[in-house]
Amino acid sequence: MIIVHHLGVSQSERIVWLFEELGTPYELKRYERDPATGLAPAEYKSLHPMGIAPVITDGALVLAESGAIIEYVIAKYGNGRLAVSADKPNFADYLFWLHFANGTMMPSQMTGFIESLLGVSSDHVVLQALKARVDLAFALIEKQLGETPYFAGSEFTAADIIMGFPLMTMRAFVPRDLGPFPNLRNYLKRIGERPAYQRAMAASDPGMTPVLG
Ligand SMILES: N[C@@H](CCC(=O)N[C@@H](CS)C(=O)NCC(=O)O)C(=O)O
Repeated sequence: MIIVHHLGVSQSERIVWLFEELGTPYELKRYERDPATGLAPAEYKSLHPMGIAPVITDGALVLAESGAIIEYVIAKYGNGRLAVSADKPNFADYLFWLHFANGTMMPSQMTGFIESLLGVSSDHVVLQALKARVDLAFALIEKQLGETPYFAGSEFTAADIIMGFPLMTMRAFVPRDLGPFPNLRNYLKRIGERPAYQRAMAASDPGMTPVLG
């Protein structure tokens, strides 16, 4: 049985959601963050040399990193579901959003988050440019969701799952007014109605209200 090691209110919610969408059996193991530091507890840190969430174990395999876990699970247990194959016209869109989530969106949100955690602000041109990437990202997301109902086209895919964290839970840490983004608001309403998303969030972080609005 695959074990999804979920750290409270973290990117590992993606993997719980993935398993709920696929209907593949899994065991969920929850860990609370260290109340003093907000970081993963020692038990979580011992799972993988990086000590960050998500981590799954599948027999002897210990795998970290959201994108790697998502691709691994889909390839091994998905039977073609939630992915877009290379022969489809929207293959490149699927790849783009699958990688954009952690390659660009999360790092640019993290820049502002770290700045607020440290209580510093700077008009340094590089910092400002990094933070401006979030504005560009939201504009790009709004455009995409005005053209297609899901990130990779007409069907819900793993690109929607990996994009979910920066668009929803991450906004609890880095607030963002969604007023100017009606396509995104409409999309998040539909995501929030998905039974698999609701089951995943209820199991992952029962005390938390999903950040949909
Ligand atoms: N790119 C990594 C990021 C992992 C990451 O930063 N996880 C955070 C939670 S969202 C974490 O484990 N923080 C606790 C810690 O660093 O101890 C992934 O997607 O797997």
